[in-house]
Amino acid sequence: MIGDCRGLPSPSDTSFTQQPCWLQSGLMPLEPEPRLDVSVVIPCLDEEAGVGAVVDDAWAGIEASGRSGEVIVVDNGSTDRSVEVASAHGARVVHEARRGYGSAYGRGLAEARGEVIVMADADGTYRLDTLTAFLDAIDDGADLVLGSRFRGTIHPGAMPWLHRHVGNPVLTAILNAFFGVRVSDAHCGLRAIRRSALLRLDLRATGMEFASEMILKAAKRRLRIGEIPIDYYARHGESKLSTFRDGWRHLRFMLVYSPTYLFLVPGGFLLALGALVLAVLAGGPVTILGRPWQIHAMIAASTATLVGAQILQLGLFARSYAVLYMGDHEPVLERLWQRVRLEHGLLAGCLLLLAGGAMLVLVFAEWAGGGFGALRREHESLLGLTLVGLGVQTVFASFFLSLLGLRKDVLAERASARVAGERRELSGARH
Ligand SMILES: Nc1nc2c(ncn2[C@@H]2O[C@H](COP(=O)(O)OP(=O)(O)O)[C@@H](O)[C@H]2O)c(=O)[nH]1
Ligand SMILES: [Mg+2]
Repeated sequence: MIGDCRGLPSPSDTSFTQQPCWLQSGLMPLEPEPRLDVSVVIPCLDEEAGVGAVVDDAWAGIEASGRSGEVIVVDNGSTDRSVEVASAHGARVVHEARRGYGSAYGRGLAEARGEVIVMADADGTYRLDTLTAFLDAIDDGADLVLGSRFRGTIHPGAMPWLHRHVGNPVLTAILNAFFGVRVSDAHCGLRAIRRSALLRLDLRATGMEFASEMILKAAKRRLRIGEIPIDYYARHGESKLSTFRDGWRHLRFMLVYSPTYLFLVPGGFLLALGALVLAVLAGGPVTILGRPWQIHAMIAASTATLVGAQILQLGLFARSYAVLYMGDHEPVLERLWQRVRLEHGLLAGCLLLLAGGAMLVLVFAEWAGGGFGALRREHESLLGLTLVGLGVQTVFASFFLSLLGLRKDVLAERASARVAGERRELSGARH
């Protein structure tokens, strides 16, 4: 028996748990040694109409594959006869106290004893006669194999128009773009994963975004992802998917895991545009495209510059945090962390402050020289103020980064572990 999360405090309303369920209970996610070839794990919430046939189908699939296996149904609070039906059809039913699709999988995967884990819905939408194909793909070297409904056949009534033509394709395209994968159906519920790969994923999502989490973390860990075209049938019973709420949860999850797109792209764009316009207007109004551009354009540019720099800083904080505290790997940032020191940041901030301050002093001197009369130096003043703002931001951001960097030692440890690993590989190759 592995961990039991029942009796834990109920989770807050967030799509992340601080720790996976098995860590909260202080137990390992999976037994170290698999005892079966395959576990079919089926999350089930009020699916009495479909779950019996799905369990039968799973057993038939296991038998046809000629491997040893088990069928696990994960319930969390079904109010219909799902649990009775699943048990009657020979599934091992396990319970998870926390609500949600991801939470159910957290429990089911922790209970699985198979070398390969196959995941499927309890609603009759997927047929498990494809199980052997999934296992073969794993045998051929894939770590994660996804079913693809879009490369297979979507039967009439199986997928609403909005999901088929907007939700699934758009969210899949975003996942591909953000994480450098090329999958055709990121939300397919029929998949298989190698046990050793699962152990590396550290899955935490509690809701439907669990489906995206598996793929994006597999991509980050450079696991091999395969795809198999499948048939998708109309479901029995009511869908548990809420189109907009779950769509947003997928998007939110992808953004949070992709600081490049969340912070660096918009921040970099605003900063570059703002700085360009500031530079062009620094000396006073200019005429472009036949119209004069004056102080208002420069005010907008100043705001864009400061806001852009702020967003970039947040991105840098987020990436640094992920690298230093969450075990993410990012070679460029890791090298930067080893070369750039607090003093470099302070120096850059002070130079910006000095440049901006010097401009403001010149403007003030001119004003004072004219007996504090009328002054028309808005452009120069705004440029000076913007530089001062950037300088102050840079100084304090540097201090904050050095606070994050208190755990910089992990990078050195990681680097020496890498070197030791490479040496071992080399000596292994020589023998
Ligand atoms: N245990 C459990 N199962 C869930 C939960 N939400 C969804 N499921 C199951 O997960 C599977 C996928 O949900 P479904 O409504 O079919 O979503 P869809 O396939 O994306 O349309 C089904 O077998 C559901 O019964 C949940 O909160 N707890
Ligand atoms: Mg379904």
